[in-house]
Amino acid sequence: MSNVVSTGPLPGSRKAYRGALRVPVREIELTNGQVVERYDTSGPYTETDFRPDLGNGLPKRDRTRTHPTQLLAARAGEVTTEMAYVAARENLPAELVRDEIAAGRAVIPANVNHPEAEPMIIGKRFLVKVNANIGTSAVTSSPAEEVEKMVWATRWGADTVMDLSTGPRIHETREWILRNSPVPIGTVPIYQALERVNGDPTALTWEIYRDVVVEQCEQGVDYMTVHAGVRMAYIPLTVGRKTGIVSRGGSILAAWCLAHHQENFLYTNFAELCEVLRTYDVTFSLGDGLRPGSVHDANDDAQLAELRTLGELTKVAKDHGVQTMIEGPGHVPMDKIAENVRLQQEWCDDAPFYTLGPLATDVAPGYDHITSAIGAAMIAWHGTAMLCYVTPKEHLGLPDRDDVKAGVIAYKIAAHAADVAKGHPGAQAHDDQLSDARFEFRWADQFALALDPETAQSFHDETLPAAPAKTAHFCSMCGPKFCSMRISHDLRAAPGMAEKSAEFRAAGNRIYLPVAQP
Ligand code: IRN
Ligand code: FE2
Repeated sequence: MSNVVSTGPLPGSRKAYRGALRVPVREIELTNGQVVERYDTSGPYTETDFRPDLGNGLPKRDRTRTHPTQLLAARAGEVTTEMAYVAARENLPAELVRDEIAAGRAVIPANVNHPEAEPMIIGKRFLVKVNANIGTSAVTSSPAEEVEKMVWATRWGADTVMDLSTGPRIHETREWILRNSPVPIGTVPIYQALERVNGDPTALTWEIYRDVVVEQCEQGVDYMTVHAGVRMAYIPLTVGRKTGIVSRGGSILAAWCLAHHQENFLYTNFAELCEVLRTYDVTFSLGDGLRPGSVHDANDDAQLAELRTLGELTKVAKDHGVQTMIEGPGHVPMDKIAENVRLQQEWCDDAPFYTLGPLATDVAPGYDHITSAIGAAMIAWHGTAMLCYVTPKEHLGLPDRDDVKAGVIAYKIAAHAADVAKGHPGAQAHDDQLSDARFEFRWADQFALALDPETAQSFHDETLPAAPAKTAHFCSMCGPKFCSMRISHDLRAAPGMAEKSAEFRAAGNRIYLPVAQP
């Protein structure tokens, strides 16, 4: 394969590492001398002189452990290296990390066999995380392209990546991604199990599935989607739906249950599956195989029956010491979003919620990164811990590199908007820095602080490419005479302005005085 992936710092930024644990940060040096820091998921790829060696993979960190899983260590009162690392990364106390993990409210997906990854935490007390799905299908893409998509997704801020490869070369693609990934990698093992039986779901067996899981655990997969909540009795509940079963994994297991008239083998063998995952400290992502695929089907009996079962399985997993998060919908209108989080938290013992969007409306194919970022921002604000991105190609085709970036940026917006609304320490500082740069016409700083500096700068360049325009007190939207920010500066500078302002504030800050008091 070619060794070409995207490298080098983002515009206006440089990579740095903090403390003995070498926690990665992105430093942005502003033109006013201020240096600000950002949470950084891009791994060594954004170092100035990093030369990737894709054949050998990234440097490996020490993964010695005293307990099988982070959950068991936390319960024993231990702050592991990974806990200390994520605490430093999020500027929060290590004891908070330990307590949240011990209670099952947060997870650190870190397979002992994935020493290339930088530890990260998923839980509602922490920054809202974003997952990017990549992967080959039978008809398009190669392992090399998927490694580049992984590097590209993390460059723009993806916190985890899921390899949803189907088709040939599944093992090889995953190996390349794992060895080169600075972030945790998730998979859906039922996809590879289906390849083993040549695409015939009725030919699946528990033994085939278990072998695939062990293979992926050995390789270093950090978390796995397991559709164990698709119980046979719930399948008839989907009959009255507009869009039936839209989950790939859900439909495979439903087909198996109906063909054999037997309970889902993931449900009946769940305890044994827990034992396997615990051995490697792989985290469960309990799949939403019956999620709604249209706003019409949102919060229906099938979806909620499955969610109750996921709650029951969460307890089993935790009894085995296995870290667990819960997957959620899908397509949900805005008025039904809060209820999704409330029920999930109540029924699943506050396990971290990880949702796919949800799309707040079904009417915009081609723009589903937007329809879903609306739902994602709302659901994250209500307490969802991780958001699975949706790209503009959703419902239409396999995303390419540009779609991956559009999806990640849309979801970074949703996640950050939720962090601000939740009052996560330090979140609003980013907005304040950008607003200061904007108000002070520090254009270069505005670009560097943007979630997507390249697009911000290129839009400005379209009309005002010359260097002096990068300090000018206006842009081409309003021109020099109509710039409200410039006028505001003039107002502030007007004689007597400070005194007038103080007088106004002392009088109660009211412009329109009430006509009569009720
Ligand atoms: C996330 C929340 N709900 C579903 N997801 C993601 O959808 C999951 O993490 C995985 O990436 C993908 C699984 O899709 P199916 O097999 O359920 O369609
Ligand atoms: Fe959909």
